[in-house]
Amino acid sequence: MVDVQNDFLPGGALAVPDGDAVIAPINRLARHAPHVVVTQDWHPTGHVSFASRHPGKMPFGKIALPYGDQALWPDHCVQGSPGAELAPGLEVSRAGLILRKGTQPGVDSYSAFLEADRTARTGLAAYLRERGLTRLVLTGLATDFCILWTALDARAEGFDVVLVEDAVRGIDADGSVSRALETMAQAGVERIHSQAIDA
Ligand code: VGL
Ligand code: ZN
Repeated sequence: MVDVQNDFLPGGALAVPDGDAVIAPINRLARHAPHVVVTQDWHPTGHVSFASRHPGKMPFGKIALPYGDQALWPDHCVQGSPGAELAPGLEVSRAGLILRKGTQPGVDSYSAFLEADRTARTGLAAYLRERGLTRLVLTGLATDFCILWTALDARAEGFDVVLVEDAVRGIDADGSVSRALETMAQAGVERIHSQAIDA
């Protein structure tokens, strides 16, 4: 369950269109999952990905950082804020791990495996391997950012990855969702409908 947090739901600081539609299929899938991992975007105040940190810059623009281009966002998922909380309807009671990412002031992390500097590791790959888990069923927000990067890094780590198409939604800036789906398909990410699991 990737980043199903208030700020990414309708009315939130970085609302994903129709974002709350993922909650029902996710909850149904979670009942069948042998193990549940939840991620939470968890930024300090003044995080480098916030446009407000960069004078003259607007949300949805970008800046160059030492590790590459960084997209700029409205302030979102600030540690301890209501917007950073998991969606109230999300059924997380079976989760074995709640992984917080994007916690370094100067480094973003869309991926649940590897931060945007492509060097700092979250520990998730080792966690999954130590538990003998080989196949990830990806759900949550947003298809074109945190889902995309998490899926690609999972493939690079050798995991099988299944994207549940009705349990994800995207931000979709300039066609980024269709590009993300294409990129994931090329990386060997399988795509299914939740009914295929939740039969
Ligand atoms: C996300 C933009 C900024 C996401 C997180 O969860 O997809 N997108 N931070
Ligand atoms: Zn973020």
